[in-house]
Amino acid sequence: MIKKLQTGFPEGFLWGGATAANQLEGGYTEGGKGFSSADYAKHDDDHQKNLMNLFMGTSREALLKAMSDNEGNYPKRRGIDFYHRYKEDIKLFADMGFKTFRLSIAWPRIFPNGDELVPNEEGLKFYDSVFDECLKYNIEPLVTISHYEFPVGLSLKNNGWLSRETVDHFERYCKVLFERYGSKVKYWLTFNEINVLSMTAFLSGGILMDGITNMKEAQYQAIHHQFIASAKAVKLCHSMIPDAKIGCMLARFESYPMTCHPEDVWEALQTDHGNLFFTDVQVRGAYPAYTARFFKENNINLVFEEGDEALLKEGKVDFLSFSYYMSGVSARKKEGETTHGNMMFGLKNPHLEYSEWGWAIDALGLRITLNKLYDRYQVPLYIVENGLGAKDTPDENFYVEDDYRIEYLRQHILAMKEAIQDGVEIMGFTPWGCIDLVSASTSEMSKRYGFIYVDADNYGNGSYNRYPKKSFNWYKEVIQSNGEKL
Ligand code: BGP
Repeated sequence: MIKKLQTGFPEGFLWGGATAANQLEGGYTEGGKGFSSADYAKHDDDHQKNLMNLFMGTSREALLKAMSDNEGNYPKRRGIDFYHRYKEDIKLFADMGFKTFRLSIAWPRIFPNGDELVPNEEGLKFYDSVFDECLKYNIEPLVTISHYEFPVGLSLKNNGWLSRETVDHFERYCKVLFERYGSKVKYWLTFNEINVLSMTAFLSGGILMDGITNMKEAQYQAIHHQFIASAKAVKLCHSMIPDAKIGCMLARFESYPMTCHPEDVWEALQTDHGNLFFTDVQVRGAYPAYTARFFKENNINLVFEEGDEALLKEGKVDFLSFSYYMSGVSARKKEGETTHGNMMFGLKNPHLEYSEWGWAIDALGLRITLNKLYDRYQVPLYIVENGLGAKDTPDENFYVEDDYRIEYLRQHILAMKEAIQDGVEIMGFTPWGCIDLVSASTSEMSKRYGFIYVDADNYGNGSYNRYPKKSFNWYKEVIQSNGEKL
C-alpha cells in the first residue's frame, strides 16, 4: 500500500513554543534551588568572548569563584523572572492558542546538590503549579528533563557526567518526576541537544577540566553515560506512565558539501556522521558501525559496563525531536569566509543570507533535514526549536513590528508543510523562545526570539513587563488555521 498523500498539517498537530528553565526562570537561589552549571555563565559585551567561555574548559577554581561572586553579570541567574510571573506568561501562551508548551525542569530545584535521596518539596511544588496552569488552558506540557543545566554539586564531587554514578542520580531524579507529574505530563525529552556535549564539556556535562589529559575521550565517556541514563529514563517512563511518549533531542546541523568535488561530499558525510551518531544510538538502540574507526583515530577508549548494550536496545526513544536554526557547509579545504552558528563555526554559504549573529537562514534546509531524518529512522519527528534571534526595537508603547521574524517562521512552516507532503511524519512545532529570554550561547537578552517582548536588557535593567509583538497575532492565526493562514 502506498501511504496516503497528506497535504496540510494533520489534526492534533502540536503548535506551541519552547523555553528552558535556566534561560527563563530566574529565582536562582529561591525555593531551595542549588547552584546549576547555567548559573556560572557570565555575560560579556564581546560576543566572541561569550562563545569562547562556552567552549573552553571550566576549572574547579573558576567554578568556585563564580559560585561566590554576587557582583558579576550573570543573566541566566535572572532569566526573565518566570519563577514569579509564570501565570501571566502561560495566559499569554493560551491567548495565542498554544496546544503545547515546551519547558525544562531545573534539576537543582528538585535535587539541589544532585545526590540527595529526598527531593526538595518546594521545587516540586513549583512545577506542579506551572503544569496546573498549563492544563487549565488545555496546554500540553512538553518537558525536557535536562536542558543545559547540571547540579554543580555533582561536578565538584564526581566530575559530572564523567562519573557513572551520575546515571544513578539522574535515574532517581527521573523516577521522582515521573511519579509526581505522570498524570500531568505526557510528552518528555531526555537530554536537550545531547550532541553539544561533544563540543562543550561543562554546560550540560558538568565536567571540570582539572586533571583530564584526553578531553575528547572524557566527553564521549560522559555521552555514553547520558545514553545509558536516557535509555533508563525511557524504560522507566514506559513502565510508570504507559500513555506517555518520550523522545531524544538533537541539535541538527544540516551540512552541505561546498562543491560537487567528491572530497567535499565526503566531508559533508563525515559531518553528518558526527551529528547523527547521537540519534543513531538513541533511535536505533546501538552504536553505529562507523564509531569504531572514529574512536580509534581520536584515541577514544570507552568503558562499557555489562548490560549496557542490552539497555541501549531496550531504551529506544518513541520519537526524535530536534532543533533546527541553520545549515552549514563542509569542505576539504577550509578556505573562504567563515561564520559561526549555534555552537558551530564554519564556512559561509554564498547562496544564503545570515542573521545578525551569523546564522545561515535556510528554510529549504529544514525540508531537506526532515526528509533525511525520516528516511533514516522512520519515527515521528518533532521540531522543538526553530526561530530567528534578532535585535528588536520597540516603539514608545513597547510594540515591536517584527516582520523579519514572521518571514523567517513563515518560510520554515512552509518548508514543514512541503515535508509533510513528502511523506514525513511531524508531531509538532515549538519555535524557540516564544517569549524573549536569555540566550544560551551568549547569555544576553538582546538576542530575541519571542512573540512577546520582555522589557529587560543584558544587565538586568527594565521593568520585565511583557508586551505582545506583531508576530503574536500572526502566530495566533497560524495556530487557529492549523497552518493554513501564513
Ligand atoms: C539551542 C538551545 C536553546 C537556545 C537556542 C538558541 O542550542 O537548545 O537553549 O537558546 O539554541 O540559541 P541562543 O540562545 O544561543 O541564540
